[in-house]
Amino acid sequence: MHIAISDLHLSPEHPELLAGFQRLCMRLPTDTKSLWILGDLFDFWIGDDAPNPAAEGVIKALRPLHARGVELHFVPGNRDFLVGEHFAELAQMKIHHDGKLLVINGRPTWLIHGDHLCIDDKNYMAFRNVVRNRSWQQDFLGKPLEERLAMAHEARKLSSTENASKPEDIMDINDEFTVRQVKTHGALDLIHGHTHRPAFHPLGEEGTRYVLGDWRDGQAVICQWDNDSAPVLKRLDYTAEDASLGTPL
Ligand code: LP5
Ligand code: MN
Repeated sequence: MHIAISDLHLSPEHPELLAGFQRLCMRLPTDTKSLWILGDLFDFWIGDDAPNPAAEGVIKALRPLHARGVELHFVPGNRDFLVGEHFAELAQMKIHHDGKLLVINGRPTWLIHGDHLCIDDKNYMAFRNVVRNRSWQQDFLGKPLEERLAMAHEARKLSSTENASKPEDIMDINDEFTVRQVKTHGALDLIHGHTHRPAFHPLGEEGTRYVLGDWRDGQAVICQWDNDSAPVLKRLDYTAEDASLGTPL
């Protein structure tokens, strides 16, 4: 059994989210083969050298899974694209900067965060081009922590202000571009997060686009599959003490 989650947005202000993540990790069944974290695990990440209480909690929660042979995979999101190999090693996660193509139930399936598909959002695309540039990142990571923190807070503030007045549709994926991208990557189906609009949609002629949900108010939407069974989106109550992995959407 395999699980994909995304958009927890872990932050010191919301310890309940980390508790929910730890609860999920503890309840993953013995036949769990892999856990895919498809971005925005953290509310923001300004470098592996920055103190981050949630990071400690993630490392602790993942350790027993790794110890029992669960593969741990991370695809960076627009909030935590600066997660580096040092943290990945501590968390025993493999980073997939460009997502990952898996064969699920015989169907090539692309797993990504999804932010790069929102091409109608010109402001975001311009921002993304800057911050995803390697030399910009090296320069940013070379700044004092306080400066990086101030820039991240400023960016968060600007983003929230802009999002409040942006037309909803431009903050979603662009359908035509997504179909082209999925085809270019040799996939039929797509599993992604980012938009916080959990649902499954038809994709191209014969594909399906599975959208994971963010973790908020005790609810998340995760994705579960086996090698020989199709992905299923499940609504998870991450505050519940039972061992359920949620109910199908
Ligand atoms: O993140 P969210 O959900 O609010 O909205 C995203 C897009 N915004 C972003 C920006 C991030 O929230 C910023 C925090 C990331 C911290 C990472 C490390 C530190 C980097 C420091 C950068 C200087 O991803 C938003 C989309 C939305 O998803 C839906 O897809 O619409 O995009 C925008 O809002 C575009 C804005 O124009 C970008 C705003 C950030 C501008 C920063 C300018 C520099 C500020 C620092 C100067 C001292
Ligand atoms: Mn995102």
